[in-house]
Amino acid sequence: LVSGEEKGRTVRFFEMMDGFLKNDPVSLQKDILDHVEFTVARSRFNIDDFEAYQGMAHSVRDRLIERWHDTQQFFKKKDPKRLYYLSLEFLMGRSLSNSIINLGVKDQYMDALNQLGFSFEIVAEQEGDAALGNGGLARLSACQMDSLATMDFPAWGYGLRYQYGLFRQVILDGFQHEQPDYWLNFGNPWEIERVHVSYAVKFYGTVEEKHLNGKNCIVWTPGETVEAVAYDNPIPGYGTRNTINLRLWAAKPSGQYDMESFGTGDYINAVIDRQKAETISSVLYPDDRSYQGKELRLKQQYFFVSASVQDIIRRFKDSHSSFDKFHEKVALQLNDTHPSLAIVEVIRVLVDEEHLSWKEAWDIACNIFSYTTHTVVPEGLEKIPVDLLGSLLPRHLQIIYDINFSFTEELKQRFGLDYDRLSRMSIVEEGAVKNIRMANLSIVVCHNVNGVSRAHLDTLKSKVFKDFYELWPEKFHHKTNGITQRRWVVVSNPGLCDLITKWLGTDAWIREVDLLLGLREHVENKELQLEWRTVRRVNKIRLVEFIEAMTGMKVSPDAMFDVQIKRIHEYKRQLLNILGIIHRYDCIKNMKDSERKRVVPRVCIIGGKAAPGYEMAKKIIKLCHSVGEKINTDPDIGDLLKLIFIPDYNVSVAELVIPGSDLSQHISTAGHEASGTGSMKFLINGCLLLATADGSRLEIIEEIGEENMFICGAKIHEVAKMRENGEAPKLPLELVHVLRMVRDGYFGHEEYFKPLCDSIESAGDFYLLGHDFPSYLEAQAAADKAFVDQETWTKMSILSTAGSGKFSSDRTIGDYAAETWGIEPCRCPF
Ligand code: B1H
Ligand code: IMP
Repeated sequence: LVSGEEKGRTVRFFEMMDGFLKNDPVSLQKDILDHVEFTVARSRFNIDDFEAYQGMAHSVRDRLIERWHDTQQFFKKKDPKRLYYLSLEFLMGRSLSNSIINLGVKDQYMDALNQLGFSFEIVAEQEGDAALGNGGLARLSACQMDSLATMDFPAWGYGLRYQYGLFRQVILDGFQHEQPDYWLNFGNPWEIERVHVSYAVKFYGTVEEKHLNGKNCIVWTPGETVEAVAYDNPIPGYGTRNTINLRLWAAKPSGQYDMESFGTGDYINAVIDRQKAETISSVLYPDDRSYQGKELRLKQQYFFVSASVQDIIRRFKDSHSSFDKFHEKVALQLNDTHPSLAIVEVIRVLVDEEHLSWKEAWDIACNIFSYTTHTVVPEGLEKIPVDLLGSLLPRHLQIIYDINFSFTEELKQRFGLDYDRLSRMSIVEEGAVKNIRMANLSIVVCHNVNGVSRAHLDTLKSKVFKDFYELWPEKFHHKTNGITQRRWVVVSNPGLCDLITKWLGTDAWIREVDLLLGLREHVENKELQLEWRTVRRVNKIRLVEFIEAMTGMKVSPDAMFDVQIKRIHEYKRQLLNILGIIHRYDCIKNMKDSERKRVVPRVCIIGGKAAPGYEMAKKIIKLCHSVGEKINTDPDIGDLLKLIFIPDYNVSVAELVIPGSDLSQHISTAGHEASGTGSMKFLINGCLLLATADGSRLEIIEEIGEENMFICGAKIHEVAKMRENGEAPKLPLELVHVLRMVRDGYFGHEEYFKPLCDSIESAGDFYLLGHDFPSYLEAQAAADKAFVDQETWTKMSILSTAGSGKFSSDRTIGDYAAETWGIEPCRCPF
């Protein structure tokens, strides 16, 4: 608690700071023009849309920096326990709209731009996406940063500043091609380069035990040293002055004098060689879910972890003279095992450099680390070959062996010489290639292991981490994922945002999302229903225009927009969707005119990227295009059915597509989606879900009610049972017929598509498309029926939004703060 006098001083100080930058439209205009003239260095008398964007972004940046300073200074003064969120991926998307909304200056900026003769929408379109991540896991980190800032938590994110984000998807003749995403080409106004915040990160070399100053010490002499330079990205909270930091590290050649390579006299090649250091932070790995044991990937992991740990310890030491309170001031969150070397690095620094005892370092590590897993199958867990780790990080391998030795001793005490169990649980996997199991390491050290939905926790307990659950049941929990309503409604669906605020009589739901429940009271109100439909119609028209711009196709906004946008994976079953579309097409073709009149017109939209080396996923993309080509040009079909593939799906595309969708599909084979967060974005926007009961959807069903969704497919336990029994269910006739059309070349390329058909008909149908096909078609028929009655549909839509509150990342973060991290809000005074 601060004394009255001290509090007074703080308030006066911040009042002064708040007046530093003025936010009225006239000041903003001057600011934008100043930045165009002096920062962008273009004449203020000749500005195009992109320059207007740059000028505006720099002016917003100034305001972010001001609040960032105030927040960091306040945190420093209060010295609360801080959370550090370590993730190799952050999928931030665009920043402009989000920033001005969270700063509370959107209207002023819109006025300022209008007076300068620009449209805010067009200016905002100039910004590219920051796509430093693959999919759900990466967007989750971004949503959680927004919640941490908004809820005033003293938190920082740490990650890697990739020069190439997730590849751009280009479709040529229906096939996916990958293009590099050099997102920094036109500059990045949202980051602050900190040339003076840098750390040396060591690789390779040798480890020796030495006797120094009367003590035995371990000395690691590196073979290579790379410099990590900090780039800070301010993350503004909504309705608060708090602006937290996302610190991303870039690799630069080390400034250290390098006698050896420069000693040879080959100056030019020595310089070129040093420049190679930068490759560490050059490119994001584009495989979501598969681990490859590549050296560069391991270097990336250690590079960002080492810099972050050094930064965290340096900051702690700035205001503490011993490590006694470290665990009371620091919590480190591991977003999956990708940053799990941080555990080893903390122990190494504390023992080798800070000279704490092993026991002290161990206790600290066990107290500060928590781990969230996103994996559902043991094969998905990350492993690092021992040879690779030993050569790149020799000291870390020693520490891991030490941890494993104590751990296996503990196991023997507890379970006796149960060798099967020991070999399953050991951090070191024996075999032809010896591996380090990063999940086992994380579970052994972390005080808390979280799943990302309730169903996911069940899977962890009963399968993936069964042995560990038996040993330490108290460690295992779940925090169901959530999404931020700021980005996914306020920024991307302003029409719906205003409508919700009008009917709730307050905009407080933007910070307290449970207030959305209040919409239930009005669900029968005809006026609300009409306004709801109108807003959704406007969003659909925006989507129609986007589709035309992207694909040249004109679609009718009267049709039902049926959308599946996400990474392409066999388990997510875009193939089931496409086969369902072929079935629908075939049915329509065989209908009499009188029957056709009753068909609900559909626009089916699919979008998503396939990992570059994932052949089956790439075939699914091609199939989608081939089927689309056939259907969309068939004069028999007309507006009754269209199939559109939206290329280069990313966060900005999602912001546009989601508000304009009527129905969205989330149809993973039950038991394969750890959580799923896409469904939550559709839900809060009033789009109905057609879904399997998997991951977080089980909880969505509880909140919304089965009657407001279209559920299909085998349940998780049924899938498990079918697999156990090795049942290969007989394929339904409709599916056999549809597959025959593909095999017979109805859509061309029959050889290329053969493996897709085989995966269902002759390779055991692992993802159970055959089993789920009939119930999938029934759910689709139920959706058609509901859509005909627009009043019923609208009510279901309103109830979807009303019941979506649980799936806000504010709830997730609140739970983590209270149950896992033990942190408290620390609100910077206005
Ligand atoms: C999820 C990943 C993932 N699970 C490895 N696992 C990666 C694994 O680059 N890699 O090596 C990248 C990503 N991502 C997803 O996480 C789950 O599949 C979703 O179900 C879940 O909603 C999401 C967030 O928890
Ligand atoms: P760090 O956490 O010590 O790295 O501090 C983060 C940033 O906050 C620093 O780079 C400073 O810019 C800012 N900061 C922290 N404390 C103060 C302060 O007392 N005065 C001014 N800036 C500060």
